[in-house]
Amino acid sequence: MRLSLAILILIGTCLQGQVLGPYGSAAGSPGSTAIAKDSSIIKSWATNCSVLRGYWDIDKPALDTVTYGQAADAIGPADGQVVSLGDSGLATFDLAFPISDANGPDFAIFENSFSDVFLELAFVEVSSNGIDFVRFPAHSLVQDSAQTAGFGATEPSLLYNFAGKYRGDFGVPFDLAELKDSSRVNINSISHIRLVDVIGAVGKPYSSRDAFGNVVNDPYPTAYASGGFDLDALAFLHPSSLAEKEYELRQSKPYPNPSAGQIHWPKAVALSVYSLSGASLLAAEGESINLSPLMPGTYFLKAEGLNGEMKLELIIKI
Ligand SMILES: [Ca+2]
Ligand SMILES: [Ca+2]
Repeated sequence: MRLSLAILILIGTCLQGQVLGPYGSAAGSPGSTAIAKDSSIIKSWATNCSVLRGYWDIDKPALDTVTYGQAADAIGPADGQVVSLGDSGLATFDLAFPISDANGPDFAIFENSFSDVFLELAFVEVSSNGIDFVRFPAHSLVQDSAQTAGFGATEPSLLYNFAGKYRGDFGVPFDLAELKDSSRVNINSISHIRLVDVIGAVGKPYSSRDAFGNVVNDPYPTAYASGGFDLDALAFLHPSSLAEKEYELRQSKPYPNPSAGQIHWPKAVALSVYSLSGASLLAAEGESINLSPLMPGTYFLKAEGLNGEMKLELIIKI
């Protein structure tokens, strides 16, 4: 009896074909890093997204690109409405204001998988200028000898830093601190977040590879209008006040400039005026400073904010 039970359990394990890995396990199980869409850790949601669609099947470009959903489906709270990326498709969030690294994970990505093991994956990248993107170091321990079929199963604990490793309504967290050593991105001023669909095909020239060079095996082919990663939402996990304040300061402009009297710089905490050679001439708290003690000429005006500073050329006319 015991032996039969053991055999049944073994058969069950083999049928499932999944060995547990070292990374976060399925949502709701011990050791999971999944973030529920109604968790209090979520502070806000993305407000815009643009999508560059990928193919139904990258091996058959004549089938054209996927069409399911629209970019607006990735905006706002996770709701199960998605935009499909297709093989190698891209989705880019141009953030309303930059985010910075804070304690623990900083944002989370939601896909719409209907189960813990039907996992369509995407790489996640961030940028401080919208041009140079740095990818979170992803790791896949999924075997790459047998292609995961279109609706095949993948064990989430074998995956790290892939969007889509948890079922719908549960986000995958990402921590900017993991990119602190990158010279191509400032983790305290992230302006863009981008997803790149994993092409799950194994043994192909266009196979996707993780940060260690492993081929990433995910369901392939998914040759239908909703193929590839299905993006539901992007959640921010920290209050954005400091980054928002710096952004507001950078977006504001001093006025009037040129000026001979008061000059105002909205959102500034303090203002100071320097000569072109760097000598400090005037300083004042707040958003305004009186320039009347200065002779006509060209100076520098520096504004300090709650989370940064800016410097501009200032012209004083008679
Ligand atoms: Ca962080
Ligand atoms: Ca959505």
